[in-house]
Amino acid sequence: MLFPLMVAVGLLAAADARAHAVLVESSPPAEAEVVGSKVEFRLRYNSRIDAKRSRLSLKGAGGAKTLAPLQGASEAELIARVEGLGPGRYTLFWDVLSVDGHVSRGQVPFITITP
Ligand SMILES: [Cu+2]
Repeated sequence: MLFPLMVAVGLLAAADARAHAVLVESSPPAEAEVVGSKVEFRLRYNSRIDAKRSRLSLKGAGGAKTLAPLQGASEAELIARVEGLGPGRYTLFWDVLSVDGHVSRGQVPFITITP
């Protein structure tokens, strides 16, 4: 369970969901338990996004930090890594710019546990 398979985290049914970036899969999935102190995030959207103008931040008991997202395997995917997380609850907040010029936001809560 170190690297759980991507799991769909939900699709908005609204008509404009096609226009804005909607998160379709994340790794870790929402509410996942991650073993260890390193996490590699992979967020896949339903449309192309501008990685350079998108932001990720991670909040936990120890505070918040900003992560620099990179484009993943496609222009619809963002990746980022973080190391040195203590065990506990965290929330990854994402704020992405879709190629249509609209920003959308969401969050992925997860838990890290010691090996
Ligand atoms: Cu839009």
